Amino acid sequence: MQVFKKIGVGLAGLLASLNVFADYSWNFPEPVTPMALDTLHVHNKFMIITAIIFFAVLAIMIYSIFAHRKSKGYQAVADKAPSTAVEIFWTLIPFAILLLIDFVIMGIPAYHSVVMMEDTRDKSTMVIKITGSQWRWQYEYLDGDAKGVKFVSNLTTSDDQLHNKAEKGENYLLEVDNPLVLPVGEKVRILMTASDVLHNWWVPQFGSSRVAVPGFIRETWVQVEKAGTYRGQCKELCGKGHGYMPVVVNAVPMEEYKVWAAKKQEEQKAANEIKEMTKDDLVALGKTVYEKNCAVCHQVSGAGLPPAFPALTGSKIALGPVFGADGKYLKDSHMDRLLNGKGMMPAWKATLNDTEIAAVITYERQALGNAATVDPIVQPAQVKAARE
Ligand code: HEC
Ligand SMILES: [Cu+2]
Repeated sequence: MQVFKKIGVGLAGLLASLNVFADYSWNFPEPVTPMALDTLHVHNKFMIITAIIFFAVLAIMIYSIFAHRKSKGYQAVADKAPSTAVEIFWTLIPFAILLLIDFVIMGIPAYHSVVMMEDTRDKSTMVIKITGSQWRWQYEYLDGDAKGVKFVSNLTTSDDQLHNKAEKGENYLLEVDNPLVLPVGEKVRILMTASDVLHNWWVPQFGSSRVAVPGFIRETWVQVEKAGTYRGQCKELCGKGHGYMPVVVNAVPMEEYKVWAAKKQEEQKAANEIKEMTKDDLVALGKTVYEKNCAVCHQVSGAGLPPAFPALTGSKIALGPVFGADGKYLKDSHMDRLLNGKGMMPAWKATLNDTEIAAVITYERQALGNAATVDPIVQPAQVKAARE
């Protein structure tokens, strides 16, 4: 009885939870690349084949059980085949059938899909580099109209939404400040790598997913056939912020892409210009840079999450001297940590520009409860010099 009660409670629980599936869709999301379409076809074909085999075997089984039941006078036969020849025969036939299905009927389309995924040489018209790092994606256009454009794509879902203090938005955890922009119809070769741990750039509607491995460049490609905004996620468990590094891709017509590329190149040129800045400007810019890039680990307040992530408020390194008497930055100084990282602290020299690094250092020295007196501010020109 106890057991039945438990099963009953379990079933009731299951039924009660069904409304969770209210807008659950059972099929794949609409494929928008040739690769996604091809893999979807493979999936459908295989589903049909396995369903046919399943029902055929089940039907024969049910028939045999029913037709040869005891009440009709059937007797169990000795567990011996009529002859060795028959035994070999009825083993080989199913074996041959499965061989045919696996290697030919299923094998050929599967082989086609896999080759297609790996084939990055054929006719790609542009190359982009995607770098995964804890916990954001960085995109770099290596050629074509947007050559040289490089930016970081950060989650924009607010902290209040994460902590249930605000209504969750429509694209909760699937929204970023700078989406990747791709022209519709172009075959784009993707070089993928990571700066710290394994990540995986995954957009379900593209049908491509590839693990980004630190120290290795791996390849994949996409060719988006339909304009639109596509969303995905990092698909490799990559630490505390794994759920906070979504992928957003805007696929736009070529003309629109060209306009975007030109604008982005201009913006980037302006942002990379080295100019003398006031303390207030540095602190204001530093605050945005900090909250976007650093607060996940060091927290918005600068209190950190010791012992894993040190506090910056009152930190010897955050407050200590940055430059030596010769004007060069000191080892283990604030500049050293920012440019080169250490352990779990990422290196930022490839991600942030001179102005952003100068601003975030100044922000940490003059805000978050700190007020450094030696080297109170750092100028973009000093960061530029420090890189050399
Ligand atoms: C992935 C988590 C992570 C992110 C993101 C991160 N840090 Fe760190 N940071 C660390 C860790 C861990 C250390 C301690 C490194 C060590 O000494 O081993 C550290 C150390 C530091 C230190 C030295 C503090 C001390 O007392 O040791 C500074 C300064 C610093 N980070 C600034 C930044 C800035 C600025 C950013 C954003 C641009 C940033 N960090 C982003 C993890 C992070
Ligand atoms: Cu990741």
